[in-house]
Amino acid sequence: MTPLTSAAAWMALQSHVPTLKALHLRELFAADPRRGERLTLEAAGIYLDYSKHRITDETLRLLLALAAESGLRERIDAMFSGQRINSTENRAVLHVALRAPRGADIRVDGVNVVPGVHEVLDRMADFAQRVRSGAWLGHSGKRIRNIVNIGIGGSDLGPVMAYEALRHCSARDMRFRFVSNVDGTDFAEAVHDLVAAETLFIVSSKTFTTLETMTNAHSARDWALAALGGDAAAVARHFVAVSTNAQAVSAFGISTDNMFGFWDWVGGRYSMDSAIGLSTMLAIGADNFTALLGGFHEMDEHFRQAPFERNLPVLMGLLTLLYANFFDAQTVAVLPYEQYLKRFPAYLQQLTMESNGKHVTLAGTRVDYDTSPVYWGEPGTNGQHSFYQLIHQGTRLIPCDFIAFAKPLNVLGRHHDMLLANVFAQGQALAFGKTADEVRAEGTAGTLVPHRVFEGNRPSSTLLLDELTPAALGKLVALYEHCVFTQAAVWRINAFDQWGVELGKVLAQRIVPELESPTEPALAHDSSTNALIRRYRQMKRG
Ligand code: G6Q
Repeated sequence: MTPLTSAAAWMALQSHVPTLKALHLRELFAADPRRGERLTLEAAGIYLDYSKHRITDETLRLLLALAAESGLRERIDAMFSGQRINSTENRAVLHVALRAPRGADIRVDGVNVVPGVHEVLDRMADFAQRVRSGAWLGHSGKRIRNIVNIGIGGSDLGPVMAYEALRHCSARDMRFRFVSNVDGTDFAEAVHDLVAAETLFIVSSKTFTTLETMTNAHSARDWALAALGGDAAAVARHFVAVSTNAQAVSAFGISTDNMFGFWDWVGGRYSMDSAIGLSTMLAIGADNFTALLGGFHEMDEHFRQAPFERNLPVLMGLLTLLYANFFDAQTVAVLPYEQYLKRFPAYLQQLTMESNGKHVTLAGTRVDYDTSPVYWGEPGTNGQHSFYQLIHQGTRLIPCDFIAFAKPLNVLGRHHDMLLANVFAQGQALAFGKTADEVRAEGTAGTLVPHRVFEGNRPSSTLLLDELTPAALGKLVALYEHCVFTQAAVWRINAFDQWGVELGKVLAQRIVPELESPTEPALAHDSSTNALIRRYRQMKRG
């Protein structure tokens, strides 16, 4: 197989990029008065303006050729048809089956997985209805008012993000908390004002062996039993599990009747729409959860069917790749102008970087090009008064994704027009900047001019949606999932494993007994780790 960097489309892009770098967005817009209408795409209820990217029609043609040459179409078909594309773990990758409608047929090893998905969804809906209506009672007969999800990584970031995003349609008479960190503060703060008799814990762990989650789950059981008179039978009314490991769930003391399952073909960071979304369903109700899944599915179908030049995730994925590989951009800023999406950038960090933070190809050879950029961001307008300075006038190129909604969820005077005016203004300022002549024309004195110049030519996408409904959230998440997929296909990497998190976990397990040992342990680490362990042991003795 030809190495990626010698592939025809890659090399064509390489020769094309110097011309591109010499062009300013001001010139591109001047040359085509309709550019702002032409370089847009509307699909699945999302309007994407990609006109403020440093591209010409030729760039787009070459990027699309790169996608085609990379076998993206075949990779998409392989995923949707249940092939084991997660080759290093020998697993199918079928998060798309989690949102397939009843009656769809998606097979893994000849077996249709969709009926099983809906069976779990139905059980979740029944359970959520019982808890929300007060039919499910705690051990002492009290109604459940508090839900605490215990999980980490993929078993936490999706649930937290979705709860925050859809808080506006959540049961306001219930409290939702999320515990992930093994730092005891996380658990202590989550429960400090909760009454155990009214609290239900969801232990969310695909493997049910994760150190942080199991440590927190045991502390939660101790906390609940201490408050509920020590009767172990209370666990059954105050703990449910979301897992693929029935044996470990039973061993913890949770009846498998109160366990909601999923499958090895659901990766952690792709699992917020599986039973891992139980806390989401408890918060927003089964109907809203169904709408969320509907949004995911609409984007899945768009990704599967739309020609690449009209395909939102494909275009966005390729544009990001253009900057990462040909402009040496190190990061991407995701800037939602919607306060409810405050955890969306954090969620995307795992989705993008755990998926595509890889240094070898599917064939195991070291890549000689960059893979995932660093994703980061904060909601606007807050970021404008902080790190946007660097995006506008710093020395690094930072492509931005602006996300905005036409309808506010909390109508408050002129707030929403101000919010939207800001997001449009930022894209405009980044693209067009302010020249020295313009600065001078405003009456700025000579030495100050360079400080007030905005070079512009800084690229951004603007995503405009109608309103942050459950369906809209599903579409947005699926959009980024498939962006990641597109990039991985071009980079020839496996977006679905995460061996990079293993080493630290193993080393930590080795260090725990050395920290806890009553006698001075014989240490055989490097001199830095040995010294840190000794210092910590000394410090904790006081
Ligand atoms: C996600 C990763 C990882 C995982 C957590 C939690 O894709 O695999 O973030 O979700 O390590 O794992 P468990 O759900 O097994 O506890």
